[in-house]
Amino acid sequence: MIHQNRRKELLSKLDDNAVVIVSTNSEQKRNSDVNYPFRPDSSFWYLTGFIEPDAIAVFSKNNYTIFLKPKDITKEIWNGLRLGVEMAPKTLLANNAYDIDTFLDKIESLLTSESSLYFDAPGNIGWKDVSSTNKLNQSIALKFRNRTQLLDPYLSEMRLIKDSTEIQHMQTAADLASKAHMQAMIRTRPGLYEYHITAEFDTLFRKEDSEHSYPPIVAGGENACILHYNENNKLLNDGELLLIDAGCEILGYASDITRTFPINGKFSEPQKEIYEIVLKAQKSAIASIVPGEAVNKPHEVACDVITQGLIKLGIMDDASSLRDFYMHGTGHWLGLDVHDVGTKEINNTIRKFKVGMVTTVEPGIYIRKSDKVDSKYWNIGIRIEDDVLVTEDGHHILSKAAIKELEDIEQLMSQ
Ligand SMILES: [Mn+2]
Repeated sequence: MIHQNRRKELLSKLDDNAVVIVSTNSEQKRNSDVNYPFRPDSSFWYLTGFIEPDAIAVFSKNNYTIFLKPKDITKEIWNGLRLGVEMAPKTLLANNAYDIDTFLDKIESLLTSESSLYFDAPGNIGWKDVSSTNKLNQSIALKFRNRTQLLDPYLSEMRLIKDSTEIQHMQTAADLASKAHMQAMIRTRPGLYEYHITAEFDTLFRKEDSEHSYPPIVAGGENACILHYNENNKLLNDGELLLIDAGCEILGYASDITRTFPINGKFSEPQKEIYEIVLKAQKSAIASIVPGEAVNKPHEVACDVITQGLIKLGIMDDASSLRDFYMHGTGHWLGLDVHDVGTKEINNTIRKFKVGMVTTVEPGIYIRKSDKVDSKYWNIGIRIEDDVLVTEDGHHILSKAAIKELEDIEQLMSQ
């Protein structure tokens, strides 16, 4: 029902003759005859709830047709059960269902000369089979040349605001990842390798029928200064920090959490000094999140706190070198995609926070070896990231179960 309501809501934003065509992913080859684990396309999942590969949904005010893989005893014995054409209308609340292989033959009968078409990506009617896409593009290109639009602006606006079911899944995902981050703090000690700690996340996530929402970053010492480090195979050294950026997925919805803590359980003085700045920047940025505030406010706040902090420690002379130490944004939308859909600007002006948006808040400081900085700060890379829901009275930190106060971390790790 929830998916039917979403289709209805989407159509209400489009013109009366709108026909929406959205497709999901195909399986992707890993090697030989082995595929990567399949994950549906987020927008397709959002609008249909259907999680098999190779399917296309076509819907308008009066009709919802789904194209999918038919039942096939032999293939199902090898690769798993399929919903099939016969059961699809009832299960997915569609008017009609057809074999995906008949898509090109049937699509024109679902359109009229009045139809205006909305696709999920430019020139991509997928199912992401290139030859079919080209054939389809050719077959309707002439007829619909001037009445084809991108679905993305309309759909992104909807996905940007989370409903209560979505928030529930995101809370579950944030709780599970928070638990894993604290487990990692408890298990970490010098002499282990980064992959030992990565395995703590793998295990906890899998035990709850969940999985990573993106490749985790488990970065000891100087590796923390490589923003997208994911080799996760180096030794964890006494006296260094461990930065972990890891989240999981619950029914498609992501959490995305970063914590940084000392490998031996005790922050050194220089580590403490940098940590306090990042934590203050993060808390101040979160505090700025209220409905009606500009969505770039958290970044401005975080940059101010980090600038002041680094100048005070003598690491920076003025604001002009901030990017040497803090070179990424302070947050991104979070939802079905870990970097979720939705722009930060709308009609050329900065968007304002609205109830139901979920953003990450993730300032950091990364100090590589450099003549310009006192060597006691070298190889300190710290990021603290939480998932924040905008609420009527301000915000709610979905990932607040993951401790981040310096004393709390030391206490947990001393057990
Ligand atoms: Mn993030």
